[in-house]
Amino acid sequence: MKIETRCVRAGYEPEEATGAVNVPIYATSTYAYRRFGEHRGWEYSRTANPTRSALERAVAELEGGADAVAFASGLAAIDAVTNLLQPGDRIVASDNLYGGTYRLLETITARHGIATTFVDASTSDLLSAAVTGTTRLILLETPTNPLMQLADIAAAARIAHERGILLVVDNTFLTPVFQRPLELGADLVVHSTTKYLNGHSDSVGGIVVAGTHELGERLHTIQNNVGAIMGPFDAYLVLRGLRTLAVRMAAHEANGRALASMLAHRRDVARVLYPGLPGHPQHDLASRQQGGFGAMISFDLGTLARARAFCDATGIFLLAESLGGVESLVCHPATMTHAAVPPAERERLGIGDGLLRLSVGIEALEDLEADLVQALDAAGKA
Ligand code: P1T
Repeated sequence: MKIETRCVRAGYEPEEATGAVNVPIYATSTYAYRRFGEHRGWEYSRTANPTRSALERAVAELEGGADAVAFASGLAAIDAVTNLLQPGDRIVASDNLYGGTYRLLETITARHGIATTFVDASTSDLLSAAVTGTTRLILLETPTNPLMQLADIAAAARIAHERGILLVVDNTFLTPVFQRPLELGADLVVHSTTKYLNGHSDSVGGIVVAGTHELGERLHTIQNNVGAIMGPFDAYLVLRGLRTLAVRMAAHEANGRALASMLAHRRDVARVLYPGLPGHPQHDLASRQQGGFGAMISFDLGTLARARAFCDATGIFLLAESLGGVESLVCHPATMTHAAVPPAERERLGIGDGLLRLSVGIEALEDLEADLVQALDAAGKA
């Protein structure tokens, strides 16, 4: 079945009793036993809840995984993945990651005795060289947030599996509609469901999809022990969001492509980072590895004053953290999503004071384009 069909149908069959075509919100913390020693398959909602389980089945199916585990946030999902490791193990991660993921690895994960080596994962040789005898896991964002660099997932999978270690891919920016890392050899996929999977900016959540039942079981056990579960109301919202994921991604992408090309033609925009542009250094890899280019665009206005003037001038593009909702957002990574990355490291990576990131929504293209043009004109006067 095509992805459009699977998005609508994944994870749920009409319920036996009523035929309800939607998954009920099981607002229950616990479940009555039939009799002593005999439960009905459900014991306590930290362990499992039918609404959450339906979402887990749906996302596992869309990503081509064996199992999935839904968490209270994307960071809780990534933290659970790090709990697969032992003190003394090491992680190799993309050197450009969502700032919160960087902060998690550098603070909590490091404090648990698991150090991370950050590497430019857009070059497979550098990635391979960073893996040492104690590395147990490679964590990639592709494309990265906010610099839109790609990693070759199949090459990274070969590097990981030659050494018997895990490859984890954060697929938040593209979703299974445009990229399915498990099919390219990854072991685990993580998502902030807060973004495109839910799609309406009205819930915070995360999910890990496991390529094998064994990894899935280990993650369910970690979740049951730690407790960072997604609640049933949020699970319902994400399930509802999934139904329109394919059409939303197509609409996001059509707008994203058009706006990236418009920005690339402006003399006042220094660089436009969007893998769909033929000038992107990894455009070929993006065309090969991805089914679409998505709707995240970063571009540089050169100075903080221009970036500020742009953000103050936009009307439809709201200045806010997050991404992947139907509404268009603009973000200034240096002071917002990536403020936790030390200034020298931001400088080295190219997350300068003039860099802006757009999450292009599904509004009418003409309105979005007019909004950007008038904001660029305002920035030009700053
Ligand atoms: O916010 P949370 O649901 O915990 O997800 C964290 C996360 C994980 N991975 C990626 C690629 C992300 O972009 C995020 C969160 N990102 C933002 C809030 C942002 O504005 O970039």
